[in-house]
Amino acid sequence: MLADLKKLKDEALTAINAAADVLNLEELENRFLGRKSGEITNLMKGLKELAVDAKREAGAVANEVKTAVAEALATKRNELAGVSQSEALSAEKLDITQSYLPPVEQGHYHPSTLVQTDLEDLFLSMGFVVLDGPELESDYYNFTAVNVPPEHPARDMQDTFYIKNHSGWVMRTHTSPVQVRAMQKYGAPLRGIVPGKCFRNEATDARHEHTLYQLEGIVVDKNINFSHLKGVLEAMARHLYGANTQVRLRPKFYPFVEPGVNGEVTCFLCAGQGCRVCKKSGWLEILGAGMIHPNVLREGGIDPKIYSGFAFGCGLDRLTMLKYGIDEIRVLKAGDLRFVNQF
Ligand code: FA5
Repeated sequence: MLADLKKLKDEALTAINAAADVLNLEELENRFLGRKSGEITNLMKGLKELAVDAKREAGAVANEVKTAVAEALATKRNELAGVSQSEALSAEKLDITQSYLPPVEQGHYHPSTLVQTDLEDLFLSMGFVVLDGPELESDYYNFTAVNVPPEHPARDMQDTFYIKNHSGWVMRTHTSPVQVRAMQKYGAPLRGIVPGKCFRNEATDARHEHTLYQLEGIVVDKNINFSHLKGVLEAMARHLYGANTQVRLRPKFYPFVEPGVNGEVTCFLCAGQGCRVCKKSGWLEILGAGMIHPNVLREGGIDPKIYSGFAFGCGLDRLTMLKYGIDEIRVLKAGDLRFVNQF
């Protein structure tokens, strides 16, 4: 058997070496190594007839022959394909240091989100909780509960999106409905802020959007007065814009507060000199605020003879514009990467 194996090996290597093309190689592979009737395979089937020692020796030689023929076939195949053996090996090489995932572009926060989370941190540090409320709101919470009953002319102050065929529902026009929701749920004392989206049916311009963000603040406790409100608003403005920032509060009517004010800060563009953005006034309106009306406290289940409170509602988009010197509100939601990638 050993002599037969050697003869077969020589015959196979000579034939493989002389092969003219890949088809020819395939025939040779079948002829010598074919699983059913390859010549080497057939010879190996005869191993089981041999005595144990002879079987061991012949088995080892048969394996060597089989491997040599298989390698000769692979080398010739590469040669016919015009690839040297070392090239073939390096083509098979795996670079295990290569990163598994393709590089991913790193995302980042939108400027409004940066301002919102910055303020959440500030108010959390002052003992406020962060509250949430529905954007599709009932007419009751959006208006009636905050002292704006049906037919009250103050409803016209905020152009409202009413829901077709669902009277009694609106897209909330401000975050103030969460004042009463929070009082009803948590009672007094209470300190909370409500960042969130609001909607108004209004013509847009450089400072007005139909979809806007507000940040509501509410504090209810015993002996709360107007100077607490002023102190919190100044702390917020100076945290955002620096220690020299001025806050101006002027009387303004809001049905849910008494007294009510609107709050302005020095214009970022002209530093108070007067320009196009602040309409030559030197000030930019950023919020409405005041002492919570007794009717609103009562609606929240809180006794106005024991507790008092203040509330404010800032335009978060306006705060963002002031912080980064953006003079056009509509770019905040336009989805233009040239703008958002600057932050
Ligand atoms: C209100 O929405 C009151 N709920 C605020 C309030 C809360 C008053 C608690 C008293 C007590 P006003 O409509 O003024 O108020 O809006 C508040 C702020 O939201 C404005 O100062 C402005 O900064 C911002 N804002 C209002 N309308 C728009 C708009 N269309 N686009 C962008 N920002 C707006």
